Amino acid sequence: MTTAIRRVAPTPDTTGTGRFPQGFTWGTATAAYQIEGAASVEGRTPSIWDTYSHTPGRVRNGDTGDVATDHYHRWREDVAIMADLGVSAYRFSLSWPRVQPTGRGPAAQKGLDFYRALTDALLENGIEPVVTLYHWDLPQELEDAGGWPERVTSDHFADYAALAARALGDRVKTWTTLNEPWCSAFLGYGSGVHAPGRTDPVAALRAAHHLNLGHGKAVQALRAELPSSARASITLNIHHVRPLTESADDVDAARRIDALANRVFTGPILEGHYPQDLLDDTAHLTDWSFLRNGDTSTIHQPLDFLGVNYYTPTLVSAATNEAGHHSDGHGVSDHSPWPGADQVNFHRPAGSTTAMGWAVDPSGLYDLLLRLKADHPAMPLMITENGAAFDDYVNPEGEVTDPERIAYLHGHLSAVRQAIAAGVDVRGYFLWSLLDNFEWGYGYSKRFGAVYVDYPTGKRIPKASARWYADVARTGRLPEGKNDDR
Ligand code: IFM
Repeated sequence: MTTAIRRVAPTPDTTGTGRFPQGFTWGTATAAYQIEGAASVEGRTPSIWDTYSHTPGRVRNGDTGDVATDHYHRWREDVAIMADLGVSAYRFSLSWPRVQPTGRGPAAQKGLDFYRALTDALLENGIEPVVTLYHWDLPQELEDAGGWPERVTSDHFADYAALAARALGDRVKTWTTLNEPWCSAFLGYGSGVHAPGRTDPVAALRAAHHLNLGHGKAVQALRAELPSSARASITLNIHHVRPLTESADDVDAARRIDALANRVFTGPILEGHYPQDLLDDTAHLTDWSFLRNGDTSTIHQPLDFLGVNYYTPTLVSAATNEAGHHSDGHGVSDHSPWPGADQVNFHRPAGSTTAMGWAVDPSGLYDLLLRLKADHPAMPLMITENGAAFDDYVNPEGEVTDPERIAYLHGHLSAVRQAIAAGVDVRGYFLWSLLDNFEWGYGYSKRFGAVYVDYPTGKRIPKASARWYADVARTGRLPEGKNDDR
């Protein structure tokens, strides 16, 4: 049973200095389309993000992932940077159209060779490879055949999972099926601010279900191919949804958004059923006949941990105007990513914000972790993404100093440590991101990296935050006092 939205604890202090547990994973994270470039080499076919970014007006400044950070050619340098930072794990995604062009049929040997070489280099440097199978780059041919709103895509995804496991299972022990399926379904097919850019609320709900189904089938495929010691997981961008006031209407608005953002995934994946209130809230849009007998037990596979991505809390109220506005920090569209929740307003929480306009609020992460423990006490958690974009620049000394990012990381890591002290089983933390990269609809205008990338030359410059994070990873503790993090 999932708990209702509630406030669990006061804001955690951000100066905590206690040690993280022994064996805690300290990682950095990236995703294929955001860093690799080399979009049309060695048999790689276009993904929906190639098509979308090449469509005028979709991505800021007309940016595309054609070259990105050129990681496909500079990966040795990137592994060396991670080794120098001393991180213990690297979370990256496979480009589906690079390893299985067109999303069906045989593997592309060159694509697999790239990931084999990368994982070998990571292992040689004592860095654990953590593979995500799908970070949003659906082969365009599968979208042309209907994409995630069609059931058959979940079968193709399971075949691709098996292929990847056969190729890399001797090297990779930790696997994640999907990254943030909420974005794939609701931004990709609902508001259209992500690829493939469709704006159909029913397609978004169908996509959510088929992503869930694809996850379940992919876990089955991974288990069939991999040794029993392998670990399987999914990463969700669980929204920490807060009502603006305690009024019944605002609390109900928060419940609706929680159902569409979170429980549409945690329900079937972790509990084996869709929440009834979600089905009721969307009944005027669809009868959910795409949900077939047996689907929820396929989706409900045992997992080794749940990946949690957190950046900022979500603050909502019941709309007082005709139709609610949904400027929720996920891009601008006339179409809502929240099917059946038109009467909800989104608010920017008070306080400082990042370059994305997202509020900096570590208490949201603390509360979220406590809630996950209450709802799913036996499920280990991994923070698979956390970080912030700021307007970084290279100073005349050739350095990038980013005290706001250090403060952000300090606050959020302190929240994690305090959640652990309160009994939450958090196994690790992956900083988003290793490198500045292609931030989807925002192109290269937002810099999330611990390492600055000079895009014209590809030059990498570790920021002050990278050194700070390396120290935390090495010592397993946060520096003392507020001023020590500057
Ligand atoms: O860059 C993205 C990433 O691809 C998925 N999670 C959120 C990040 C920042 O927006």
